[in-house]
Amino acid sequence: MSQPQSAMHDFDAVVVGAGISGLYALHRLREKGLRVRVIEAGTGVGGTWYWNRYPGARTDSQSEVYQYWFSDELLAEWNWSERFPPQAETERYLNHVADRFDLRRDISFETRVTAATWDEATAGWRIATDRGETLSAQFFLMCTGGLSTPVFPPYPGRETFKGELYHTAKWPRTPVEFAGKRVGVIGTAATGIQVIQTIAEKVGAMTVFQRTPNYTIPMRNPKHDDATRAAVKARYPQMRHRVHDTFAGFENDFQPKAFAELSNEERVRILEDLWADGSLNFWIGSFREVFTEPEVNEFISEFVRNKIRARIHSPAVAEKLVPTTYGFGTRRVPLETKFYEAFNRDNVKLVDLNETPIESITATGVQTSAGHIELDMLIFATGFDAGTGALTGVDIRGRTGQSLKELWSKGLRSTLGMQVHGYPNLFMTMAPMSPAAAFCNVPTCSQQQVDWIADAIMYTREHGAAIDPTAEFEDKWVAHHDEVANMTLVPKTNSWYMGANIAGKERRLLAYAGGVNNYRIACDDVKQKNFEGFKVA
Ligand code: NA7
Repeated sequence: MSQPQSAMHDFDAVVVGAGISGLYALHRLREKGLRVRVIEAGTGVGGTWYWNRYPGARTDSQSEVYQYWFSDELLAEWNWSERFPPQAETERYLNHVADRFDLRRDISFETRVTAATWDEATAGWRIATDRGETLSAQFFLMCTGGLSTPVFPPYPGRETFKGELYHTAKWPRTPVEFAGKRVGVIGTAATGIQVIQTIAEKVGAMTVFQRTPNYTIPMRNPKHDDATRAAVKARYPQMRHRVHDTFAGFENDFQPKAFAELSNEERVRILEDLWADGSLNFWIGSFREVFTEPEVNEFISEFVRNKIRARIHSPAVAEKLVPTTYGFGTRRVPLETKFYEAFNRDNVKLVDLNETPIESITATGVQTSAGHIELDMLIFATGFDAGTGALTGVDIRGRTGQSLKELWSKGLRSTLGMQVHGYPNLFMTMAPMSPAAAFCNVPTCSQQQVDWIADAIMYTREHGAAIDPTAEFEDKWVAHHDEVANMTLVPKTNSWYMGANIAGKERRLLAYAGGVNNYRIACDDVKQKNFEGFKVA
C-alpha cells in the first residue's frame, strides 16, 4: 500500500483524540493498511465519556443508536443495560472496543498536540506535542470533539474560593462526597440538569444559579431485559442504514404529515404520544416546521411550558424555570428525570441571575447583587467553547503559514465541515459546518465522517500526495450552510449553537442545519465524482 511519500513520514496518519471518532479512525485507517498514531490527552480512551464523569452523566441518545456499526461481532456481543446508558457504561463500551480491536498499542496517552505545521516539501504535517516530540505524518486528523474545551464564566475571584470547585467536564476520578454540604451549581442546561437532579437529595443544601431556563423532555429510561435486547438487536440490520437517512442521525424522523394538514386534536395526540416516548423523538421526530415556522414552534413551546409548569409547586419558581423568551428546540433540548421535583425540595433554592446577577466568587461562596451565599462546593456546569475550541487550541498552520485560529477569527469557513482550504491533508470530525457539530446523534455522524475521510485519504494516496478543497468549492459550501441556517429559527436564539456563550465569538450557526441525510448525500456525491471540488496532487 505504501506510496513513495510515506517513507518521508513517521506515520501515514496522526489522529488527535481517542474518543468515538478517533478510535474509529484508528481502526478504519489501520484496516486500510496505514501506519497510524493516536495522541490522547487523557489517561484512557472515551473522549467525552472519559472526561465528563460528573454525577448523573448519561447519553440523551438511545443506546442502540449510540454505538459503532462496523463490526457484527461487536454488535452481537455487547449488551446495553438500559435505554439511556450512564457515563460509566458508555466509557466501558469504548474501552471494550479499544481492547477488542487492539487499539491501545497505537495510542499515546497523557500527551497533548500543541502545534501542527504543513510542510510543502514533504507534503505532510509536522506535529508537536507537549512532551517535546515532533512527529511527521502525511495526514493529520483532528478528532477532538465538538464539546471538549470546557469554559468557566469570567466571574472575578474564582481562584480565591477555598471550598471544593469543579467543572463538570473535568470531574475527578476519585469519589466526591456531597452529604451535609452546601453546594452551588452554575448552569442549568443538559449537564447542569443531570447534576442537579442527581445530587439534590444527597447534598445538605443546594443553590442553583440559572441564567436561561431550558425546555426539557422527561426521559423514559427502562432497564433492558433479554427480551427487549433481542427485539432491539433484531432491528440492527435496518437501523445501521436508517440512522444515515434521518434528519438527526437517530432512528426516528419527522412526522410524515405537515402540521397544517392536521386538526388540533391530531396535533396534540401526536405530541402526547411523542412526549410519552420520553426521548428526543419529541424534538426530532415531531413536526419539522418546529425549526422554521414561528406559529408551529409556539404551539409546541406552549405544550412543553404547560407540562413543565404542572410539576413545580411554587408558581413563582415555575415562572423562573419555564422558558418564554425563545422557542422550543432552537437550543439543545435536554432530557431530564425529576429535575423539576428537585425545586420542590426544601434544601434546593433557585437563583435567577437575570434578577440578581453574580458579582464575584469569594473565598467562601458566591456574591450576587442580592447578597452573599455561603458554599462548601461550587460546581460549574457552564459548557464548552463548542465546535472551534479544540481546533483553534492547537496552533495549526497551513500552506500560507496562517493559523486556523487567525483564519477563523475573520469568519468561520470549512468544506463539508471536514477540511479547510489551504490546510491540505488536514481532516476534522464533529467540526463546524457539518451536522456533526450539533445536529446529529454523534456516533452516526462520527462514523459517516471517518468513512468519508478514509476514502478521501485512499483516493489521495492513489492519485497524488495531498488533498485540498478549492476556495471556490469551499465558498459554495459556506454560502449553502449560511443559507440553510438562515431559513431556520435557530439563529434567533442565544446558545452555544450560535457561539453566543463565548464573549467575542462570531455569531454564526456552528452546525449544518440541512439534515444528516442530505449532508451524507452531499458527501457521497463528492466521492462519486472523484472528489470534485478538491484538488488532489
Ligand atoms: P451548555 O449547553 O453550554 O450550558 C451551559 C450552562 O451554563 C447554561 O445553563 C448557561 O446559561 C450557563 N452559563 C454559561 N455561562 C454562564 C455565566 N457566565 N453565568 C451563568 N451561567 C452561565 O453546556 P452543557 O455542558 O450543559 O451542555 C453541552 C452539551 O453537552 C449539550 O448541549 C449536549 O449536547 C451535551 P445560558 O444558557 O448560556 O444562559
